[in-house]
Amino acid sequence: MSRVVWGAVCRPKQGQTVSGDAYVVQEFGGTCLLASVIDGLGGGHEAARASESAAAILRESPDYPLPELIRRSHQALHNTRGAVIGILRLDMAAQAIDYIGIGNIGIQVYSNQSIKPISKNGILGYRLPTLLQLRYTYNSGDTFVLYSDGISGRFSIDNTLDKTAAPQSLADTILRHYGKSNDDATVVVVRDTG
Ligand SMILES: [Mn+2]
Repeated sequence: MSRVVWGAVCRPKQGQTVSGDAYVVQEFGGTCLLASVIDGLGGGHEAARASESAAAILRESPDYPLPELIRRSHQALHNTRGAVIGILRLDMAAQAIDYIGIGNIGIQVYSNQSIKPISKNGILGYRLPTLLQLRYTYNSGDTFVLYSDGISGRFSIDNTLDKTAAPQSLADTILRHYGKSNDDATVVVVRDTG
């Protein structure tokens, strides 16, 4: 499993000590990895309670089908502010990813293949859309970036960004240049070095 490398950064908005964003990166089953970014609505402790509830469900059962993880999170968040979520699963044996996104979590993939997963509108805890699980095959060395809306999506058209940098370095650079001070901001970078 040493073939997968990842990095993550999560910082609260200016003036807050608690981030309402949360993330999960968890290897499982020998050849799989689950990565997720979750943005609790609003900010501070109440937002963190919502995002952490969903994160706990993912950490507990990373091997569950993605729609099942979404449904369980949706139920668990009924009495919270709600959250938006993106869940990426890498299957390194098949060199394939699956993705489900609810609400505005972004995903950017650096690959020679055209891999452009999308999220559907909705809010965990309040309103689930018809679930859309997208599957793609990828190449060794491809890099996957999940990010909350506290990061400007303009990083995806930044040609000066070194997409081959170590994942933690890439995550830090994206946050430093594209993080919005008025929102919690999270970046998760995963690469299969296969
Ligand atoms: Mn946000």
